Amino acid sequence: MITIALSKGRIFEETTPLLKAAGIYPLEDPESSRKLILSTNREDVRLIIVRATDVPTYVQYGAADLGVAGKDVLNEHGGAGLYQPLDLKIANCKMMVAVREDFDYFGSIRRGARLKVVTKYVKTAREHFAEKGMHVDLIKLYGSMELGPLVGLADAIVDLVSTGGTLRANNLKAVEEIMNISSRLVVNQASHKLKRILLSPIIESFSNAVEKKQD
Ligand code: PRT
Ligand code: MG
Repeated sequence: MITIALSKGRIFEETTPLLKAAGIYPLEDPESSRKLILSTNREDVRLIIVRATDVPTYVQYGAADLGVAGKDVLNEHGGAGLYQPLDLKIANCKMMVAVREDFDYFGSIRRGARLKVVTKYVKTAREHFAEKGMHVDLIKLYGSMELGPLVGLADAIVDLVSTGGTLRANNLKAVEEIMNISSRLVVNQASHKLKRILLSPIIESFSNAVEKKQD
């Protein structure tokens, strides 16, 4: 049996065509079903639906053989026990630093001000500011980071931006790009060896489908 861990929403939607290319069709839609284990057309392949941030954990401990997770999530997790053979080039966005429209970010840096930053991505943010030699106070949030600078919790946020619509709607502006984000295929290291015969064709099909999409 092969177990594939996916999160609902954009990751599931953008992984579906890749699964299709590998001949795997989910028999239920996670958006409408409350089931957490979904069967597929293949008796030896099932999907489990988990929170995006939990995908690496399920795969690390072998509860899932494969998973799809954003680089943002993988950076925070650290990648222990995971083999990452493939950038799937889906769920693309950028990790950015953003501040209120009226906030002088670069002026504050020049003055050596100690900024307060809210983020869900504490490790990535810490590494970014350390690399720049900036001293910041990081405050961990679990969502709606955009609110932080609006209510005086922080001077800046570190968050993902795709269209920029959320920043604009909240009178924030992006001031620094930290990295490009896309989702990766992650494989349990033991499964990769022990279930090679079952996994290789799936990984191969994903790889071909990703390449074909680039053309
Ligand atoms: O929603 P939940 O709390 O369960 O978890 P999650 O937010 O981690 O999951 P999900 O499904 O929203 O995101 C899964 C993955 O998609 C992330 O780990 C990223 O790798 C990737 N991704 C791509 C994004 C975005 N684009 C994105 N725009 N994840 C989140 N966003 C959010 C962003 O945090 C911000 O709040 O969308 C908002 C900004 O979008 P724009 O279009 O307004 O700029
Ligand atoms: Mg979300």
